[in-house]
Amino acid sequence: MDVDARILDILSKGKGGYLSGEDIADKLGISRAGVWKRIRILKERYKYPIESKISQGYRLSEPYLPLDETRLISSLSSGIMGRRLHLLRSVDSTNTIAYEMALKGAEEGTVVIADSQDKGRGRLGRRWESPPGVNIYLSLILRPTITPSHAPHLTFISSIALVDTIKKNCPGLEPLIKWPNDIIINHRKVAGILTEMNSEMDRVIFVVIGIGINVNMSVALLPEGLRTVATSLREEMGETIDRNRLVIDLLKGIETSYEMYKKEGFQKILDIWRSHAYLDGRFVEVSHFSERVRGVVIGVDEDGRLLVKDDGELIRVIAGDVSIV
Ligand code: BT5
Repeated sequence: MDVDARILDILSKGKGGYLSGEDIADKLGISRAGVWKRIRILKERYKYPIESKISQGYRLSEPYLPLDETRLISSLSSGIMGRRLHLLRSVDSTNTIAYEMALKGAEEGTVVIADSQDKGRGRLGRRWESPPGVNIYLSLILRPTITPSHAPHLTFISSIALVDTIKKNCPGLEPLIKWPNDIIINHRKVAGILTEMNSEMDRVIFVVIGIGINVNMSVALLPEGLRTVATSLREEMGETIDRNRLVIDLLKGIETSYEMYKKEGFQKILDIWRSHAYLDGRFVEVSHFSERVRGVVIGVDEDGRLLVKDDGELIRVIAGDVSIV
């Protein structure tokens, strides 16, 4: 563990109480000034929720269960997913890093996880809010033998694994999948998936699946406009969730659904996906660049396209953003 990770680890063991700079310095074998300097960087550059009081020392104002590389690697029960696992403190975007690794030949199953992202990305260049210490930002490299038109299948494969993982770790919650890439709990977005691909005309070379899950984040950490439309597992459960366990179960879950896809085909994935669909029966507007479609969602077709019925006409939507009207 580097010094920053050890400081966060010590503070997290303080369970929200203040720890003096002197105690922390003793534990680390560095000077008090050294502790102060690192904490300033953790606070100012990486935005960790560390509070300091002159007479009392430092504390974490948000619950923090660190991601632990040793535990992740030793507990992984998946065969391929996470075989190579890179845990980083702060990055621009795990998808960008994984994509570059894949270009250099990184093998299938390589995973990049970060504790925070400066430039977390959603689709179409949108921003994914990625505060430190509380959530999961994970990218996974896959090298499926499929055509580029089938790449969206991987978002479906990941979504069902994500729903399963949340249900397993948060009993009682009912996560649903909002086509094409959102996970919703109680009508608020808790996770999103960004699937990026590198391909030739007729074959996929690799796909990077980027998954962002709001785990222990308080929605107060989000920009105001998102606070009523986003949520986190802790907001919904009222308790802190172990991010390590979630990552382990998610990688195992993706492996299981990916194997199922390879052996039994996309229809099997769709059957499971449909049982968690959020939009069925809702009146929506789908926008894709300048195009707009309005109507009632009646499901997804055999290729995963959204079926929207407008005045008796059935429209198949390949891509877009859906808002409920
Ligand atoms: C997504 O895009 O939902 C895909 C998000 C993927 C993020 C992961 S994190 C690991 C990997 N590395 C990356 O750089 N990205 C991936 P989209 O459907 O375009 O949704 C983006 C929209 O969601 C934004 O425009 C906001 O409205 C909203 N949003 C942003 N941050 C959010 C958050 N933390 N929680 C909930 N909603 C958020």
